[in-house]
Amino acid sequence: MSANDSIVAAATPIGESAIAVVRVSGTLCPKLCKDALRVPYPTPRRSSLAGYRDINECLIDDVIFVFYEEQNSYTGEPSLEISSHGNPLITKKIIEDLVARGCRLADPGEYTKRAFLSGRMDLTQAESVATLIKASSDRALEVARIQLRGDLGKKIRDLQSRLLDLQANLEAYIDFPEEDLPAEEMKGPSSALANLIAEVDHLSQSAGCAQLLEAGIRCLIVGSPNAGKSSLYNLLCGEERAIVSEESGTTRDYLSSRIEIGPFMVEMMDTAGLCEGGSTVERLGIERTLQLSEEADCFLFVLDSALPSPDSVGKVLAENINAENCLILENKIDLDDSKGFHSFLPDFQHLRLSIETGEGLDHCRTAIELMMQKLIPPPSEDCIIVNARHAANLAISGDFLREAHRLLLEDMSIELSLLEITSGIDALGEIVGKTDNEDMLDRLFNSFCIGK
Ligand SMILES: Nc1nc2c(ncn2[C@@H]2O[C@H](COP(=O)(O)OP(=O)(O)OP(=O)(O)O)[C@@H](O)[C@H]2O)c(=O)[nH]1
Ligand SMILES: [Mg+2]
Repeated sequence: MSANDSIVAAATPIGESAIAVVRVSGTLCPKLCKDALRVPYPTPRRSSLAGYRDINECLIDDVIFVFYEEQNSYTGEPSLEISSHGNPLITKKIIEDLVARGCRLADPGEYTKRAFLSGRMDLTQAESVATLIKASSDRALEVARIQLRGDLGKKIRDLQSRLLDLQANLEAYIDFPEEDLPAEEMKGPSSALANLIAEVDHLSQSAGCAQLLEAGIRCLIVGSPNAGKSSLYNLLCGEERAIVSEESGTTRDYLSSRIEIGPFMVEMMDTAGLCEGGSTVERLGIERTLQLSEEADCFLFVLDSALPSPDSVGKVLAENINAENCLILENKIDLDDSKGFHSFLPDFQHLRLSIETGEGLDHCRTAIELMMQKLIPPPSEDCIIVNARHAANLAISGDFLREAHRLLLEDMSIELSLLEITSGIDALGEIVGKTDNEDMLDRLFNSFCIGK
């Protein structure tokens, strides 16, 4: 495979559709315009109508095509996008013809890989293209868009340049004999380094958010039997999925649905009510609820406000819920003997509602969204969301920088400290991408779809 060969792939899913787009990137593009489309001098980035003729001069379809010069294309190479009628047979014929004319079928993510290799984008931006395509919620789209804009790359380069400045400062002291080195003089550089370490650590803290954005926030509805958990589940899902009945212990197996709540994708789960005793099947249901609570990201704790307050929440649940990730929903306030449960988990936010009459529901929805907002805050300059690969490199960089800091403060060894800082800078470099790490690049781009 040569880096200069021309590649071809369908850029739209194969199937009947209004239009289908075939994409070509590489040096053959100008010649393809001339030979297959009979337009020897296409106006770049302007759509034109032409007949696509195969290598045997047979008309395949009337198409709209756009030619991009290398300086203004996605890949940084001459490129061509051919939009035909959306018949998979036409797409197949066009691709086969382009292969006959010297193109090669593209590998997954190869267009974006070329964009990265030609310096059109850094690695964080290339990754965000895949994240953007896979995003399943408004917040996931927003995060991917910001990353595509290059905010993370910018932050990483800023950290690298400040570390280089720090190295330059330290080098001024390198010729001092150790015993003559004034400890006072090291205070400035060492506190600058400590600040940089804190920034590197802070940046990696958002890695959990990326996972939540991809998998969805797991929200567990728990509470006493018959409190209205399944009623709430149905309401939030917008359909009558779970059986609701006045009989206590109705739900045993858990149910789960992927739903949107505000800008978030949520895996909402309805579970068996928690109680002492009960039948064998009920006990098995409760065990399952407790297992799920270990994995859940947040909780809606539903209580029947017309019944006495529960005495405790049980050990397992108590370990997994806290005031940040759990809302107490006091349901059935329409009933005459409804009362407040102020002393039950008093530090948690309590909301009073009636699923039956709808009272308090708007408030409840807002509180649920706010709780999720805390799990995945909106991306900002202060909170750039990083993925697991970025976090791993940030951790490596942080370790080198911590060692550099120790060497500087404890051993007063500037030379060794400088070496550790260089390793820290290199680890940051891996985030925005080095072009010589073929293995890593292959792994990363193989997760893309073909044609991207
Ligand atoms: N009065 C009143 N009844 C409600 C309210 N919400 C739910 N119910 C009723 O309470 C009963 C139990 O509701 P479910 O949603 O099945 O309760 P659950 O918590 O899922 O019950 P289990 O699965 O048995 O643990 C049903 O008869 C519901 O119609 C409410 O706000 N007010
Ligand atoms: Mg139920």
